[in-house]
Amino acid sequence: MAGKIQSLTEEERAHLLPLLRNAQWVELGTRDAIYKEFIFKDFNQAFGFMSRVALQAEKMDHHPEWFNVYNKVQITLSTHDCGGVSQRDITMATFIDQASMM
Ligand code: H2B
Repeated sequence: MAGKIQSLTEEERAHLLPLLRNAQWVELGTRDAIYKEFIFKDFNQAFGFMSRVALQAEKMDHHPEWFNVYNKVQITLSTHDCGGVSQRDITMATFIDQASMM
């Protein structure tokens, strides 16, 4: 098993979180996690997106918390291992943004 995942350092947070904010990811007020809402044309587009993310989540063994109603998908990312935001969440957020534009 790989070593314990570490939360982002203060320096990494200061660098990465503004970049994520530019891409409409926000920090949750209630716990150390990042959140974004996606709106698609219809359920078919939303579910296609979720399928792409699901396959990647299995590959990375890193799974989103998400909620879908029709064309809306709300996603929260955090890392259980460190109880907060890690590099894995950043990598997943970047993949998710790309998957939403396909
Ligand atoms: N998903 C997320 N978002 N964070 C994790 O820390 C995580 C995960 N850990 N998926 C994985 C699975 C872990 O629970 C298993 C046992 O590897």
